[in-house]
Amino acid sequence: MSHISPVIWQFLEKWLTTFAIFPPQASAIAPYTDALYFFLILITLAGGVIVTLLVVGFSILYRKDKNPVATQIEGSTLLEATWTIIPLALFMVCFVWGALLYFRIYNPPTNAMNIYVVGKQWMWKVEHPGGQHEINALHVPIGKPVQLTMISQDVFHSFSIPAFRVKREVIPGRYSTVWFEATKVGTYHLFCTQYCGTSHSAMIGDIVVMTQADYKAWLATSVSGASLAQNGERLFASLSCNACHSGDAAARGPNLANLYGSRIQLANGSLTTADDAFLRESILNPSMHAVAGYAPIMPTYQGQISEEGLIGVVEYIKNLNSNYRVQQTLNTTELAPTQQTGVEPGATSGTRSGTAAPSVPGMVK
Ligand code: HEC
Ligand SMILES: [Cu+2]
Repeated sequence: MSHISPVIWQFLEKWLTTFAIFPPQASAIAPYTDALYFFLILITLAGGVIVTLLVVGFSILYRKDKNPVATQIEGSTLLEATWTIIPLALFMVCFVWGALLYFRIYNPPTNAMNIYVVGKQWMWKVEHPGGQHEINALHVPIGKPVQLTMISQDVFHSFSIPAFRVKREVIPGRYSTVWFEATKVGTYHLFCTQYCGTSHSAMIGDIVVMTQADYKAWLATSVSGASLAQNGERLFASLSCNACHSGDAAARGPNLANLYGSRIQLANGSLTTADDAFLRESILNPSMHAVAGYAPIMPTYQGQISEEGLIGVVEYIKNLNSNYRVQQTLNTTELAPTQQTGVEPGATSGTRSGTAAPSVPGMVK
């Protein structure tokens, strides 16, 4: 091994032991992804071995001194059917297996907790609903499905946790999601796997998996300032969204309470579900997502609100189950404080689909 420099050799050794060639299996999906991966390697190896054996075997069996005159073979239906049907069956197994896994990976369970991720040159910013912020780190509890709602503030990035077998593009202008359930306490690598400029290689971080008790303690000690929804509420008021979305019958904009998750009839006749992406798009491109029955008077807020601000407003609307606070914000500017006590909590008009959730003042966190 004299031609390999000791430095490279040391580096290789360190690399092999540190990364153990294969990342640890630390999520619920990891064993399933690996099973498919090893199956693919196995059939590829088997195919390679069969082809090699046939090439070598035929070269020896039918070499020139044994077989000086070539025999012309005019096709064989049986042979052709065999080498068509067997690979087809194998590929169909890979396809169906892969598709089932794909649906599992990209459809988060409904009970997943949501955490927001903003990618930018060159860092990962993580926003927990409770207002905990992290940079190049993500703390998650063990044994709980976690969904990430991700967006880029500039170029394409890709959020990858090899130990969880999870990777998803993080795109400017559109939310993408990924989910996982961590199964092993520990610290794992986070990578950006989409070349995104000079410091792309520095766009890395730690995924810290904690026991549920440790996670609760971490959440409690890491609060810095307001929750996302509180930030959103502040923006909602300062951008005067409540001027049109007051929830009154006479309001110029639709009622936003209990909007999240409901089916929306758009002005162009199509139906859509009010998810995170719809809320974000409705704020930036109101005319493209105009709701049926309303004049398209909502201005665009493109350029007036950052991705992090949008996350706050989206989180606020998601948690808005009555217009009590919206009206209170309005009343604060119109009424003397003594008159406010007359506002009856939950007295909203035009609540969506009759689900007038009994509201508690201050319930919108
Ligand atoms: C000038 C009045 C006006 C203002 C200000 C306004 N909106 Fe709207 N908004 C509307 C109208 C009208 C619609 C329905 C037509 C449409 O979708 O364009 C609407 C639709 C929406 C929808 C979709 C609602 C649904 O039922 O599907 C959301 C979400 C929304 N607005 C959020 C906001 C936010 C957040 C702000 C502040 C940043 C805001 N709006 C400011 C008038 C307004
Ligand atoms: Cu990147």
